[in-house]
Amino acid sequence: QTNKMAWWREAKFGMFIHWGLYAIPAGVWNGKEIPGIGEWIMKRAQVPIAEYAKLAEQFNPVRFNSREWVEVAKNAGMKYIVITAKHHDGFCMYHSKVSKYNIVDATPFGRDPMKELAEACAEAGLRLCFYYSQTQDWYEKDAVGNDWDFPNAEEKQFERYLEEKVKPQVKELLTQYGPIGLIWFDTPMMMTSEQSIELAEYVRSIQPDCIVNGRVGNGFGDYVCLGDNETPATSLTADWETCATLNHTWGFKTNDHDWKSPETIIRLLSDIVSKNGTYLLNVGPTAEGVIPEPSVNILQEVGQWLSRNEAA
Ligand code: FUL
Repeated sequence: QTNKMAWWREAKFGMFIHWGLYAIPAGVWNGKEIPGIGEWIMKRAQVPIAEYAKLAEQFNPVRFNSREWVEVAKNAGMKYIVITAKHHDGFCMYHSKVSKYNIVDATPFGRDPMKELAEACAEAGLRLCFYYSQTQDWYEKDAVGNDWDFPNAEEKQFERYLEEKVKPQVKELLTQYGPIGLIWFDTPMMMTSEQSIELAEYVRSIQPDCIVNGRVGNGFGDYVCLGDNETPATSLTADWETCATLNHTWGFKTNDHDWKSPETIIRLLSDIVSKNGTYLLNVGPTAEGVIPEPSVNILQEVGQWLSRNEAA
């Protein structure tokens, strides 16, 4: 247990990547600006699955270059990457045999970016980690969150979704891409303690050294995951992490230009690290597969500050 946390405790700083079909509408649906975080657009605009799924036919991020992304992270002083393998919209950003609703089988792009990232991370010495939305899945009748396509709550069998989609997909993620640093679960909501334990143990049974974040629910993760963009007033006794954005969204939004300054990020990083925490800082690449330039610039300045201070 202590051993497997060692790299993460040392790392302190990681790159969060929210990337999915939501990068296409990028905050605007049918010409209307949808308030809130970009990756929630399907829910906020109550887009029917049949309509949202059409985005896949358009998704062709030809400018995606795993080495470039990894370099941005590495130059920022980040030691690992956590990328959305499946967010709440249910679309898989990796090649899944469990669901055809994935980037290889359902888009013209046809490539598996997680394979490419796994290679680039291995080359650069960064750990690859996956975000996986285990409770909310707006593509599935049995999961939580989509009551516009599936209004009949009585028909939902959450347990079936856990057994037939979540576990098999977690297994894919832990067997297709080499060693995975951690699985970042999210919004456990009404998951029971039994379900949280079982999922955490399931991960450990496949890759014993893979860390499970706190949002697996009910306190069964390997570290405490604070609320979005939350930093504590004082250090905590347990291992903890702040996940945060550079602007006001996780998934790319065309109209969010309100970026934090590099100074702010450096101050936050120093504050978090001084309190023994870990900073997981997000970028939201575009539908073309590009990390927005303002993000790249901020991260570059943070990295320069870090290397100046490491040298000193
Ligand atoms: C949340 C999710 O609902 C957001 O979309 C995002 O992934 C954030 C990191 O966690 O609460």
